[in-house]
Amino acid sequence: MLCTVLFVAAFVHCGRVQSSVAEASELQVNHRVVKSGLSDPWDLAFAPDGTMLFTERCRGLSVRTSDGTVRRLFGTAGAALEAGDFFCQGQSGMLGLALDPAFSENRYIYVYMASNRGKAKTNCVVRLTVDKSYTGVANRKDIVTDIPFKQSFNLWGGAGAHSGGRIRFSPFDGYLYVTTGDNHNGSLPQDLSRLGGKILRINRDGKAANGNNTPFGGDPRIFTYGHRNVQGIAFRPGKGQPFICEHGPGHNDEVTPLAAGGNGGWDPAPTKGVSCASNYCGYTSNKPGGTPTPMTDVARFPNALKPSWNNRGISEGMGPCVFLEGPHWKAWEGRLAVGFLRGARIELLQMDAAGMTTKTTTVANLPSQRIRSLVLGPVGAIYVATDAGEIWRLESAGK
Ligand SMILES: [Ca+2]
Repeated sequence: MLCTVLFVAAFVHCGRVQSSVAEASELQVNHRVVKSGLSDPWDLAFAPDGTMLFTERCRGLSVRTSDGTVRRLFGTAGAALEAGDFFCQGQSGMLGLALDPAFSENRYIYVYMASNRGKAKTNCVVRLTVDKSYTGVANRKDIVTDIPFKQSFNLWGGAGAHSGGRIRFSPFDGYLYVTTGDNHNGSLPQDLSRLGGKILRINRDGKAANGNNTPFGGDPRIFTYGHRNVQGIAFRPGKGQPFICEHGPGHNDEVTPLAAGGNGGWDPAPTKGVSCASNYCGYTSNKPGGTPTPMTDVARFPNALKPSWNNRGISEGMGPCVFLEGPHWKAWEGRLAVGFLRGARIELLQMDAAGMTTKTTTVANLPSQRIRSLVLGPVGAIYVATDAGEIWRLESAGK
């Protein structure tokens, strides 16, 4: 029976690899550098009037107005509103950025950032308002203050690792989705009392959304759990189902459609008889004599959320993702664009009606840079932030 279960697990795991074949043709794009010389730009957002806002991990939030002027709005010294509790460390700092669906009326901006305001360092979701001329922000309200932060070095890396950090409003249900990370802490992803290794779903005040279906006794802000370090989330056009893009541990990255209350199947805690450095089996095995801990452990969690795609047995540092929307994308409309850090490329995933990936292709002729953020901007162009400090605009140039 054990062999059967393991065989099924292996088949499911490998089946996704075999079922998604690379296409011969690639998407041709016109590539333009909109901004360069930034310091670790992490995320982007566009206001309805076309104004671009962006975060830099160790500086904070800035705006680039339509005449090209850049102003620092929120963060370290020199910003219009300084945040004395903001800091950057390891992979953490000021990360995700989102604008309220009713931004034109309420002027709400949200950022995901590291804070040392409390006794322990945390990751927070902070809401601000920006004035109509984008000269300053005010009315700071920390709507989530208890997202775990890796406090100190362990045998898998330094403080501030695996913070997740993407925030996006669903255009379908209007709620804010927050992706968090496991902090190299084995017990976090399956612990329903803490917010690490989760997808949160909240309203604009930080309260739990309706219909999260959190398992009994869990924090009601939790929408799904059992995740590793999610830095991408996107909503499928037409259906609105959220898909996450999850940074893997060396043997896999995963794209997964979500359902309320679901378990992503990542559990890096040591099981009985297993010893892992710093009690984190994220890079080794959580089973005696077993293979590396799977991103979706269907042997232990048979009802785990089923991945749409995985990365052929390797990890290339999957980061952001966004669905292509608009007829100008032609044959590529509706595909999920996924960015890679170490892989330094953008891949497009074509899915069937159930959200399972059937084909992949690569965006052609881009500079080889680590892809940190992907958003749809004005007229449906893709805007990209890279770890080389650039923001790109990509438009379809082919059929
Ligand atoms: Ca998973």
